[in-house]
Amino acid sequence: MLTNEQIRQFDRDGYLKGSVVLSDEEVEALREELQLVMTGQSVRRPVLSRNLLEANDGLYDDMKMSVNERVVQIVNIWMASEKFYRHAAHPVICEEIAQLARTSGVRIWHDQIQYKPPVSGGPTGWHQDHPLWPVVQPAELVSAWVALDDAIIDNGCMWMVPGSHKWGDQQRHLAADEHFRPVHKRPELLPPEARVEAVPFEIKKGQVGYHHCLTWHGSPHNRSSLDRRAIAVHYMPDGSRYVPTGSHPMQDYIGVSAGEPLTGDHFPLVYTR
Ligand SMILES: O=C(O)CCC(=O)C(=O)O
Repeated sequence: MLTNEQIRQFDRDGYLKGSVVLSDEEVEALREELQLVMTGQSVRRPVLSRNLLEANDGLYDDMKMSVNERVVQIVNIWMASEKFYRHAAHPVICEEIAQLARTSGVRIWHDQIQYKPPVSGGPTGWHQDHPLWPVVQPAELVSAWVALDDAIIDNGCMWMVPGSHKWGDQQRHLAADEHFRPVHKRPELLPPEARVEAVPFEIKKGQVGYHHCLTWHGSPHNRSSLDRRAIAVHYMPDGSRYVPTGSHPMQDYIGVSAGEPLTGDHFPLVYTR
């Protein structure tokens, strides 16, 4: 359960470090499951498993990358693994998401592994989540990002731009400079008080970090000798609606009509108050 002060902090910054929610044993069990799914040894399959750097979503147009770089992205590992489903339904995380999203019901929109392997781990470009998910409205989703290794500056932890969730949809103007600092290509479109300055969001193994779906975030290369594994679950308030627009890997799993609340077996309700 978050304090009022923590909720105020999230509202101000657009992100928040939570507590350690997984024991070392629980982290180890998820790492083993990840290995099974990543190597195709699980009985059930996730929605997607790919090198994120090969995705054609415009996040990497400004970045120079070598051909060996990889970010292993797995979408909806919860569909392939009961342990990851139980993680997505974690009572502390789901209750805190309900607090941050001001909702009495929480559904899974989808989850996402991002694994940056040692040395060859690539960057995750600066972005806002919601502009990549216009099929879910309104933009009130909150994500819970749990580290399966200590995520530190050296191995490519996420960076956040404080307050950026209040600056609207700026997705198409975001880029990175050569030091992976965020750059806005049309700064005149930002509110006068906007400061485009990123801060590292280091998260300990088993700890949860929350971010709003409009917060600017990204993570640089992992050139260290350390793994950087993490599971993010992107949650939507129950009652969020389906708007058929754009393209998204989860679109094939949506069975409701345009304008209806997004429900169904692939978007389970994991918390009600
Ligand atoms: O794991 C990362 O570095 C990026 C994850 C991300 O973009 C997200 O959880 O929304």
